[in-house]
Formats: sequence, C-alpha cells, structure tokens
Amino acid sequence: MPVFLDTTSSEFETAFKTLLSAKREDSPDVDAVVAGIIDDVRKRGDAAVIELTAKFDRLELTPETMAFSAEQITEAVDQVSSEDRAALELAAERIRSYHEKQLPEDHEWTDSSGAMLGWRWSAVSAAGLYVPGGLASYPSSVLMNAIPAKVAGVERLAIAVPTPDGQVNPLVLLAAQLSGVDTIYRVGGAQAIAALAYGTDTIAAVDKITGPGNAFVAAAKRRVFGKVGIDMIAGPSEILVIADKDNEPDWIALDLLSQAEHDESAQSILITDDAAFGQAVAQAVDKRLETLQRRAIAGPSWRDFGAVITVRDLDEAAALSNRIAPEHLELCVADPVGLGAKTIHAGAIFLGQYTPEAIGDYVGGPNHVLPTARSARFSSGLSVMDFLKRTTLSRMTPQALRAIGPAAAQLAQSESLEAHGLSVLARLDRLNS
Ligand code: HSO
Ligand code: ZN
Repeated sequence: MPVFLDTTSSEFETAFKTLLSAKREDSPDVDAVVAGIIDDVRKRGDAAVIELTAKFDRLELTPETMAFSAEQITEAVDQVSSEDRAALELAAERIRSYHEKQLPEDHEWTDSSGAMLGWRWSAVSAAGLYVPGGLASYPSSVLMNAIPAKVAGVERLAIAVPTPDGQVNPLVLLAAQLSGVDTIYRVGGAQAIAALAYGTDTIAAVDKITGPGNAFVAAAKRRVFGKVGIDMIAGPSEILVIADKDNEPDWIALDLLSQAEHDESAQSILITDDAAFGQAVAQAVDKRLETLQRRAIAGPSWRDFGAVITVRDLDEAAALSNRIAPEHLELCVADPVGLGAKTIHAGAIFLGQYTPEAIGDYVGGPNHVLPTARSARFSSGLSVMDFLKRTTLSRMTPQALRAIGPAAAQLAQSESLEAHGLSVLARLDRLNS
C-alpha cells in the first residue's frame, strides 16, 4: 500500500518528513572493487580492459575489435524496423532543435574604466557517454546524452556500451549514428569509465563523461571526477503529479506507473485537492498493476514509495511540491501555467493533462537526464551547457590600468604578495614616466 497523507491531519508534518527522507537507494558499497579496477586500467591499459571484459561480459576482445567497425554498425542498424527508425529520427530531430536554443552567447563590453571585459563559451574537446547494457539500455538516453554534446560543438564523441555475451541493441547503435557519435567501444563497467578518463592505447581519453550506469559505474564516475568532468550521479526515477478532480483517474494512474516501472526504488506521488479523486487514482493504479508487464518492478515501487497526499488547495500543493523538488512534475489542473509559476524546484515540468511525462522521456525535446533525490533544489537537467565551459576575458588599456591598477596594488600589499603588486606598479611607473 502506498501512504495516504492529508494536510489537515495533525500527524501530517511528521509523515511528510518521513516520506521526504525515505532512503530509496540501497546501493552496495563497491568502491574498493572499483578503485582496484581503475588502478588496473591505469597501469595495464588495454590488457586490463580486455581481461575485465572477458571476465564480466564473457566477450573476448582485441584492441582491433574494441570499437564497433562501420560494417558492424551498418549491419546492426539495418535490422531496425522502419517504425522504430522513424520514431527515433523524430525524437532526435526534436531533441536537437530544443537543445540548439540553449546555445549561450559570448559577451563583451567596455566598462567605465575603459577596460574591455567579457566571456567566451567553448566546448570540451572530447566527451564519453556511458550507455548501460542489457535491460537498462535505452536508445532514448543515447540521444539525450549525445545530441547536446554535438550541439555544443564537442569534436570527438565516444560511447562505451557493454555487450554481454556479444549482445548488441541495434537501436542503441542507430541512436548513436543519428546523434553523430564517432566511436562506439564495446566495453562497460568501471573499466570503461577508467579507460575513458585515463585513456589506453586504443581508447582515447576524454574530457567529460556523462550517462547513467549501475553502482560500479556510479562509483567509478565519482572516482574519476576531477581528472575529467562528469554530469551527475542519477538516482532512481521520480514523478510527482498534482491533479484536481477533473482528470481521468486512469490517465493519472498510468503516469504514476510510468516512472514506477523504471525501478523498484522509483517514487511516484500524487497530490490532489480532492480526497475521493485520490482514492480513485489509487484504485486505478491497483487495477493496472494486475496486468502491467513490468508489475514486478512497478508494484513494489508503488507499494513501498508511492504516496497520495490530499491538500486543502493548490497553493498548498505548490508548497509541498517545492519541498519535494521532484525530478518530474506533472500539473494536471485547470491553470497549469499559473500553478507552474509557483513550483520552482523541479527538474522538468509537464503542463496540462495532455502532457504525460513519457512525452518528455522520448520526443518532447527537453532532456530526460534530470536531477533526482531532491537535487532539483540546486541543480538542473543535462543540457548543452554541460559540454561547454566559460572562459573570461579582460583587456586593460593604459587608461583602465591607471584607473583600477592602484587598488590591485593595494590589495596585493595587504595580502603580502609582493610580485602581484609589483607586476601592476611596474606598468603604472612606465605609464607615469
Ligand atoms: N524517465 C527516465 C528516462 C527514460 N524513460 C528513458 C524512458 N526511457 C529518467 O528519469
Ligand atoms: Zn521514463
């Protein structure tokens, strides 16, 4: 049973806090193993990657077969049905045009001292995208990671995807091809992250690593951070739906289940201002769970982490939503735009009852790699900006140096950094002579 909460109850605050602090991820402590793997790949390069791939993926690689060849990619991609291809192409196109709008502009101006100041954006030179193998390999996630990188202008884009027992998902290769990925390495796990971060003879090191993965991949990303940039460590999926009574209970039930079916630790919450509607949705969820293919995953998620919260009014709903800071927020109310203006802390907002969250997972355009575990309070989903960095620019004219240099010299003196001060004063002396 999910929990049923009511803000008019005296126990609400305690129960809500329990819900907020529910520990959903029970990630095994794999850090020591991962540290060993990273060390091994750093020391022995390709040989370590090949051995670990044989051990974990039962796949014998050589340096020559570590990346898919163009022929292998074509052969796999040819198996994709025309329906799947058309859908993936539509998704790629819409994701690309959305992300093109994110490209920020450089900025330059002359201030009152006469100094020219500004900043310039430039892309990281090379990025590596991790794509999980097996069940969790989502072609849509390949698009969501690779397209922003390419739009940002990343020159070299590599994918690492494990192919256990040689198994390949042709849609993953097609998604990579549609996004402009240059190389696809068939390696996975911590060894793939280590190889992308430190490089081997065959796998060229990258500057930034993004993409989801299991506990080993997450631990490896944490460890290589600093040597390379990483995107985030994504937790289990979450959805919060705020819905009034003028909705189809079954639609809302399906929206809740759409994230519950990702993971037993996913969390789906409904907030409504109508208790009877909340009950109707909970009943609809139970009915759907009788037949849903992934009920073995969605059922435990809903039972252990699901919640239905009844509020007095939608302002109260907005306030609770901001405390939850969900990854996905659906607003199925008469004025979704008005309510959306009040819900500040959310990774992605879906406005109105014709915008199921799944649209955002695939074809809406915005990115589906989003902050989880309440981190939407301080962070954002993956974007073009994740593959860019900003370099600041300053140019002093003699006039500008005269105007602001003495203050720099003063501060240098107060910090006892003589050379700092002298580097300014030497120039000022020349200008004043
Ligand atoms: N909803 C997931 C992303 C995804 N959904 C991929 C379907 N495929 C992120 O929370
Ligand atoms: Zn999803």
